[in-house]
Amino acid sequence: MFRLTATECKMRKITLSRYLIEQQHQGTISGDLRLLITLVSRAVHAISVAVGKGALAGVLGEAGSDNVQGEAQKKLDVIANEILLEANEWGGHLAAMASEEMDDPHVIPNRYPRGEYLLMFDPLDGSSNIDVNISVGTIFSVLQCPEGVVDIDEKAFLQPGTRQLAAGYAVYGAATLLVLTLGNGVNTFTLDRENGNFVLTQANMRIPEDTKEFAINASNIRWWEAPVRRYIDEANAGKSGPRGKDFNMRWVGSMVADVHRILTRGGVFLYPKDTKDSDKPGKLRLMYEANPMAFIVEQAGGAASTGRERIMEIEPTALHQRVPVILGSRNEVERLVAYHAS
Ligand code: P6P
Repeated sequence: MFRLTATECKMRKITLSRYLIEQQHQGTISGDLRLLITLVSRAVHAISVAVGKGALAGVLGEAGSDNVQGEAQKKLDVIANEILLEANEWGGHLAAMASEEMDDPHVIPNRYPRGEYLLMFDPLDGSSNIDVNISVGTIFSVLQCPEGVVDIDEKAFLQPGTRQLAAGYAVYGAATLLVLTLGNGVNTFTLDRENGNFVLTQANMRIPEDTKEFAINASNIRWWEAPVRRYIDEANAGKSGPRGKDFNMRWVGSMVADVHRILTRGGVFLYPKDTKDSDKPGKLRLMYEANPMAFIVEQAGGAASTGRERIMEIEPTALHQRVPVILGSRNEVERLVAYHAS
């Protein structure tokens, strides 16, 4: 297992490139998967520059189009999507890509070599926060393309989260961070804006099993199911209540920002099934939000559930399907699962 103290990380100045080469030498990843992660990191750098310019580059505001979810696209949603497509389609490592911003998968054009991996992403998660300068992010997930598939369509992507080969997210905040798992732990790299390198700054991250902090959009309280309502009421009852301790609440409105806080200091994130819209079993998308975040959280010792089943064991039925999400500190997620079962 890759274990370094923060001091050693700083001293060794391990860049993402060096980390990936070492992982390839250790047999954790292939050369093409190393190329994939490298190209995604370059796209993340380019998105970080675009997000950082904000109004100065005329990239704020609506794009004047809707995505497959029927949500108005922000200019930066479209820009980030284009950056990821252009960064990856020529490399010969991918068979196809799928995105929150595209109805159908983008199959690698015949003019480029085709590879064995499938890349899915939410190019700019939390984009409703861009115009108010709150952290947004990029989430991505990597699968193997099934053998022998020639005419790739969304069915090739419909694999459970346990089949992910890698997953990560970028947070475009005060610093631009790239958080990555290759299935052997979770590491955070910070973008050095002076030279464009991503430098290892938190190695082998672990989520504390207990917490006093929950993240949920409390304005939905009237639509929550009983187990969620019970959990939040007990937390709000504080020291004199059944939990015997006071809780704090945070809700950024950008999943990447909430998940990164939880990865760093613990917590539980809930976007649960609610009765607001019976057609929507949850708000967040399985393939390119819930699954990659679940992979990262589990790799850091946390848990990720719909409340009724492990997110990474869901057999997908549609590329843009939504699922309830409860993830973070293991003991809190297990408590919520127990409440759903009782
Ligand atoms: P609400 C952003 O649109 C997003 O998909 C997640 O990043 C975020 O956690 C959630 O939706 C916020 O949803 O309903 O609070 O605006």
